[in-house]
Amino acid sequence: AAYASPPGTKDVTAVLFEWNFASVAKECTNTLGPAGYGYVQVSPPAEHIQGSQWWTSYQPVSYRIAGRLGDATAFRNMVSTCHAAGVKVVVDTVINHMSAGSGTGTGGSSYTKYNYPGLYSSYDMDDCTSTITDYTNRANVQNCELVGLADLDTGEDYVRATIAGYMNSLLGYGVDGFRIDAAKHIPAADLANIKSRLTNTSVYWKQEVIYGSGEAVQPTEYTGNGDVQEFRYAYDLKRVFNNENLAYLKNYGEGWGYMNSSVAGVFVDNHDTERNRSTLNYKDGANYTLANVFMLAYPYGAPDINSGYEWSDTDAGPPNNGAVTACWQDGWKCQHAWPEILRMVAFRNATRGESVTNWWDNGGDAIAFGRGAKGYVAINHESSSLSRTYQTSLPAGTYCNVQNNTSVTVGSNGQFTATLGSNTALAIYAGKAGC
Ligand code: LM2
Ligand code: CA
Repeated sequence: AAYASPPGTKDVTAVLFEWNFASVAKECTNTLGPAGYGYVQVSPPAEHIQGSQWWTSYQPVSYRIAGRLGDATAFRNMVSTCHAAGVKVVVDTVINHMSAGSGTGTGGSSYTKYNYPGLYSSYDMDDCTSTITDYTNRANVQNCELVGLADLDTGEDYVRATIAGYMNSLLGYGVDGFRIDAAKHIPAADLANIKSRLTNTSVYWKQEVIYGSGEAVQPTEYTGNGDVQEFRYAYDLKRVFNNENLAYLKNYGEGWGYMNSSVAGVFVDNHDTERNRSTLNYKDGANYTLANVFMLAYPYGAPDINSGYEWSDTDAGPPNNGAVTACWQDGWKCQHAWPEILRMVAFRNATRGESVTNWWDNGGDAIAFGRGAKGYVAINHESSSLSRTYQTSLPAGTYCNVQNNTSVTVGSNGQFTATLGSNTALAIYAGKAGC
């Protein structure tokens, strides 16, 4: 197939936003591997403009691995440590643009906007030097400057070869996939050309193309290259959890007009949307936790779990410059390790390939569904507790409800009875008998 859903049997990615590479390595060994995460995604590793804000890493000034998160040695160690833990590595790559401003980068390289000595000169930039303003105009979106950042002319052979050279150097470090930052601003055909130059042309490829109604550039243009992030999934989950009823989720996914599951990357939030409030975020309490539980239980797309840090100032860079001593300290939120979320990763792996069965809802804010004979989940988002008997397709036996470490007994008729408190969930799956 032309698409590239994450290779392997584990499709959940932990996005460790602005974690330094040494901290990512430890987390692969201690948490991500044992929990069953298939992938970890790291923030942009290339040398970037200096500054305390997190977004400095979205303004590259060279392709040396010399950002705030660590050098090439730390990066290489991280990749090999994660691989040893059974976790593949996705890199957030910023290839649409270079920096604004002028100065010295985090690795010592001098630059001015449009000139990055030894890498690019003004000749390699797109001709439009005004800021993107009109999303109904394809040329404006793809050839002009995203928030004023120097836009690379990805139609040019030298630029394509140089970007491919950067990605090939990352492949040389052993990485397994790329998140293509700002993909909407790069023509799909240019990305196809760049990908064709890679030493592994079937590498996992996840493009950030934010859906916008009526826009000139649409996410489906990119599905021939690889996966595309389905932003509508995250926007609609916020609305359903905050204002509507979970019963609406019965046909979530293609039934809502989204991209085909086999090419969709999904998430409850990412580093941009948690800050601009277009989605839920860690401040939303049970709505956020349960949305992540639903995403992991429901077979649509490949899920990313966003894991960041507390903020009140949306520009603030990471605690300790990206060093994580321990989860839930110094502001690190570690959503990937919240027990209700973490334990659903194993649920997802155990139920892989099974479609939704035995759907139930109360017409309101409580739902439950099975994954064939492999698993069953119930979510009570009502304001009061709910007691009832559920019909599953599970073999009779005792299972661990991994949401709260209590036992659930499924009878020979496939039924079990349970009481779920307000804003709690239940999840059981084959292979997890005891807690
Ligand atoms: C992305 N996807 O398409 C990233 O997910 C997003 O986080 C990036 O924006 C953006 N594209 C560019 O890679 C972030 C941040 C912006 C920040 C840029 C560049 O959200 O606020 O812009 O990185 O660092 C900053 C200033 C902005 C200024 C710009 C250029 O906030 O006011 O624009 O730098 O100096 C004049
Ligand atoms: Ca562009």
